[in-house]
Amino acid sequence: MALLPIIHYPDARLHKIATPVAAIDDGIRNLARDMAQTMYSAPGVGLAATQVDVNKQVIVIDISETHDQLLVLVNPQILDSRGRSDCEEGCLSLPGIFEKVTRAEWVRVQAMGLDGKSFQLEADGLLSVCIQHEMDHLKGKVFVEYLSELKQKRIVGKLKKQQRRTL
Ligand code: K1U
Ligand code: ZN
Repeated sequence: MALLPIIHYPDARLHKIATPVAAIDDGIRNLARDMAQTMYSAPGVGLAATQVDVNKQVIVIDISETHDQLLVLVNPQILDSRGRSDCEEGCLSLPGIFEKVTRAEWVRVQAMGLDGKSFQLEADGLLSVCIQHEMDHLKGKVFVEYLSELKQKRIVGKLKKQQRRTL
């Protein structure tokens, strides 16, 4: 098992578009295991492969307090969505930044599991938000890019100040 370094915003690698996984093999199983360990240790409730500089469509999510409800979604696709809702979001690539984003309230998602089988999942609440947030990472989009240019500039300034303090 390994903890993977998480890329911090602004970094051009967060804008890469992830490629679909052709087949589940030991490489993908090990990646999902290391991503889960990295997410739990951060701590966070989700992580996309893009955030650990792997250009593959893999996300891990666990919104449980007990850390025993791990979801691994390979090649996720949104089949249907309903409603709109505002939710405060955070991101392990932007430590300390929390902002409200409007997203679909309910989603139906199709993905491949680590057993290589396709499955569908319906989600609302935090799980729905988290799935949409992580799928955006796979498309190279970071949640603050839904905000105004001015807000984005202020956030980048705050993050750069934070990074200087930790160097
Ligand atoms: O960086 C990421 O993509 C993970 C992100 C997922 C997320 C959280 C909230 C709304 C949308 C997406 C996080 O996990 S940020 C950290 C966080 O929210 C959290 C940390 C510890 C306990 C509970 C939540
Ligand atoms: Zn994120």
